[in-house]
Amino acid sequence: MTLSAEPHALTLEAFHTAVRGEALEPLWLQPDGAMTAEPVTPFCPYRWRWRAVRERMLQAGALLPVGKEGAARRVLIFRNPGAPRGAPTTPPLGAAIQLVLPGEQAPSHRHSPAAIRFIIEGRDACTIVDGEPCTMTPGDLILTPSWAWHGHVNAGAGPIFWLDVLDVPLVASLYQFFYEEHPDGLEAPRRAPDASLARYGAGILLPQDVLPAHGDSPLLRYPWAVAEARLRALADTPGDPFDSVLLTYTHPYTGGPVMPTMTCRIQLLRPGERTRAHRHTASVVYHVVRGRGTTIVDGTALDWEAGDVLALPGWVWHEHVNAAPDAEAILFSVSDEPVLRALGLYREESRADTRGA
Ligand code: GTQ
Ligand code: FE2
Repeated sequence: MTLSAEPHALTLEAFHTAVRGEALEPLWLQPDGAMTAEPVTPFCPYRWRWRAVRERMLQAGALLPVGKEGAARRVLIFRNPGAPRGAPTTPPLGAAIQLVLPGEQAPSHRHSPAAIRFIIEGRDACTIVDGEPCTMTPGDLILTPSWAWHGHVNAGAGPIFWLDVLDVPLVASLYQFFYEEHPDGLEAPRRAPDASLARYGAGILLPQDVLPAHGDSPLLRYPWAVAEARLRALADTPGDPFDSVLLTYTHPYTGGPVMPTMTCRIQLLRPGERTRAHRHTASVVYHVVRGRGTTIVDGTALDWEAGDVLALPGWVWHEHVNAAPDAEAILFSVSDEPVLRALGLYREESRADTRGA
């Protein structure tokens, strides 16, 4: 078909064939329903049991060395079983468990995807982030912002396990991967241990620093002791209707999320507490820090206990139940909410909002 062809000589079918050969697609041929009324996703709500994952990680520890002679990282990714093979945990987030055995060093590298780490078990280990050794003790949150050097060292006597959450799928969807290995293997410390905690950790009084504009928190370690003390201080307040006593880890200068792509939270569910159901477009990865309970997701109960990991895709109804009469439950979570807010795509509704709508 040439451009000089008489229009009336052209059938619609021939036109379709012709334009498709010219890297053009008629929108009217797209299947009905490509533009759905609400988000539709193959990703499903899912729970991974800590007991089983921990056992698998110890097997990986026995089979696979880490460091110069082995793998760069000993990591099992939480793959969402609802999505096609190779899918991450939620559409924009990849969660994983990482294990470093005593005496091991995982070499330093940096990449455009950002990571957060939440320590599950072990001590006397550190992650060196841009030259700052960040101490890893259970319940600590450690940030590895985009393009920050990071390597892991376990100088302790036992294994250290932590939860990784990265924005790899988001960065991949935009074709924005950059990656570099450190020329020295493990980057040598260039700052005092937990230097950023000493400088920025007091929160309400901060140095007059000029920060880069990228939006990453300059505070790299949020210690468990602080998170637990803040939850305790607010444990008898009414809390959030959907999440009970809910705290967001914040960038000390902006009060916003710790990184542009991920926000981290910690929440406490009191004995016998049941929250109201809501749904939001942000997807969430939960890690159970303490206690046991149930999250009811679109009517299906996912029960959980300490160490378990839950993935919730966006726009699913969910409510949390701590049925224990005498024990608190604590959930750590990471979500892509800052991305959706920045793009004007964040929506949230409660059951009451939708009544009669
Ligand atoms: O520890 O540097 O789970 O680069 C995935 C990619 C952890 C890490 C992951 C990584 C790391
Ligand atoms: Fe990494």
